[in-house]
Amino acid sequence: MIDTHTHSTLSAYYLQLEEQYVAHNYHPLPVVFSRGQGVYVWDVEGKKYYDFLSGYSALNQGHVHPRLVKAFTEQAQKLTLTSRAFYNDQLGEMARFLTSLLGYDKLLPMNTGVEAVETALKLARKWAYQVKGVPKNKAKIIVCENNFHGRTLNVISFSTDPLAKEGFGPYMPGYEIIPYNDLKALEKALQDPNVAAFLVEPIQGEAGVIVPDNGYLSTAKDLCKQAHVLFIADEIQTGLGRTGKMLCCDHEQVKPDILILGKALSGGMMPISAVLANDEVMLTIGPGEHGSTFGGNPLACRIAREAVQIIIDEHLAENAAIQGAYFREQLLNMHAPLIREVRGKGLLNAIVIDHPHPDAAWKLCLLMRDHGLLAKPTHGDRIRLAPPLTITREQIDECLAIMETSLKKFSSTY
Ligand code: IF1
Repeated sequence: MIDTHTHSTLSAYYLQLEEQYVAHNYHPLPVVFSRGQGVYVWDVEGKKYYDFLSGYSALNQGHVHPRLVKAFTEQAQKLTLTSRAFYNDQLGEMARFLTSLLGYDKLLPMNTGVEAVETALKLARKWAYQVKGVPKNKAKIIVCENNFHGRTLNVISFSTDPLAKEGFGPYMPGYEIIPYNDLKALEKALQDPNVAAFLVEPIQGEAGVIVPDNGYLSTAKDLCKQAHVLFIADEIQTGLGRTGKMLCCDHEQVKPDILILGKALSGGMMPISAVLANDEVMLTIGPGEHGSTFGGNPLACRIAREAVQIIIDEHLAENAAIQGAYFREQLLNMHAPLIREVRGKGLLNAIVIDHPHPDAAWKLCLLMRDHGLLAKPTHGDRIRLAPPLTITREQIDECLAIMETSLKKFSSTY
């Protein structure tokens, strides 16, 4: 599905290369990046764009942040990998920094987001058997409809998205799926004494930026506490400033029993994820019971410390709150008939497109691309709008103008 915009030989060349030699597990927007800086990316023809996907929110700090490049290159020349068979001089420093910042006893380092989710689920099961006293192999974990927690066989076992799940069976048992943003359903599910944990996204990202009611997270946390069940927050996408607070749970002063971080912990440099918990949970896993070749490597740890320090020093959470509120307000003020809904928190936003044509959102994204703004539709009619958190008011205004022009062009064309 290569459209007419990308005729130029260089882009066409790279599109064709990926088409021929890379698995077809994605359907990318036809634009080929070769450089990024802050909120901008440039394609191989040198055209400049605003990046409103931010590497699926791994680039909260913006592309190639100079402090991250410095930390990366300095550490890369000293020591990159030790394995956890030995100690290194970066892992402990990073763990102390993050645990004291976020208020936990300990951290377990992994690489990708889904590995951290798997780690959290393993911890919850171990805790259920060792601490709560759930009978062997009976532990149950409650999850939500339309969740997205990654791509492993275990995690897709409790997905409700047929695209992510179908054809990959058999599936892992031990999960109960309840509707999102439904405290009654949670209360009912928590009656089973074998429940170990409730795993939840503070805002559902992949589902199209579904923001639950005020008080949902805090009441859910209270219900879990009463039932002696662990509250696990997947803050891989919502965490580290994205929604206008360091953690999305901070909006309701909720402290999860198990916190999962990924994406922006890397500043986009290399994969690093982490699970944070107190000793009662974390110490249920002992030596040899869980691990990873690359988890806790000194290069990633050095980067993670810098990545989070940048979010603090540059007040990126505050900026996300301010620019995000302004962005949503201005989008609503456009009164574009094509936009059915604007939703989000901080700079994790989405618009829902109202048009009979099933490809309307895709076509609007192509028009925005032509005018210099990159975003991608999900679930057909939703477009996620999540720029790096370093974006300024002037840049937001320019992006709003691009969107307005593209919306007008759409209406006059289709
Ligand atoms: C894909 C969305 C973003 C996540 C939450 C765990 C993971 C993710 C809440 C796994 C990953 C991704 C991965 C990407 C699409 C994407 C995404 F469309 F699903 F919603 F970010 F916008 N928990 N999210 O959002 O982390 O293992 O990938 O590091 O196509 O899988 P990972």
